[in-house]
Amino acid sequence: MLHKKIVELLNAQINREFYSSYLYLDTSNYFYDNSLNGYGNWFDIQTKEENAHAMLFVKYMQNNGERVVLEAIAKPDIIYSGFKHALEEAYTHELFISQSINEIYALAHELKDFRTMQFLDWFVKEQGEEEKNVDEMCKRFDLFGNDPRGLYMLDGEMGTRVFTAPSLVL
Ligand code: OFO
Repeated sequence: MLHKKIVELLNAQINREFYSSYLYLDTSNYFYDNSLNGYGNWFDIQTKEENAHAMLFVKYMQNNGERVVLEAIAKPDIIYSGFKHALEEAYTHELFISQSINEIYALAHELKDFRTMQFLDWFVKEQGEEEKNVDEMCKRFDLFGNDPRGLYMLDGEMGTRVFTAPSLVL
């Protein structure tokens, strides 16, 4: 049985992961609308990943006999002023999600909830990778994205990303 406060935070995290999926679907649409289909693909895959993350939290709650309460998912309402802005917003969002996971981890640590800590270990590492990926996308955009040929090349790279389901086994 999990502590009531941990259940609350895990439940809120489920909503945040679904929101992440929704946000990145909006980002993907933005890039597709601007004919950058590679970036559109990259964020479309991120949408799927975030959905998979939400479902891992759902499964963890269920495995611990806890009822998941699904809340409304907020509307993504960012108006992008340009391609770089869209990437920066993704980076800012990943920092927010990392902090959110760290807060659950900190409480689990305080409550000596080792099971939840162990479950969250994968997410702590995953967030590190996601921050790095989006930060790198911002930096590479600065380097090459302001030249049409460079942007074409970057978009091609983004188009090679394929979805692989998270490797976390519950
Ligand atoms: Fe759910 O991985 Fe980033 O946000």
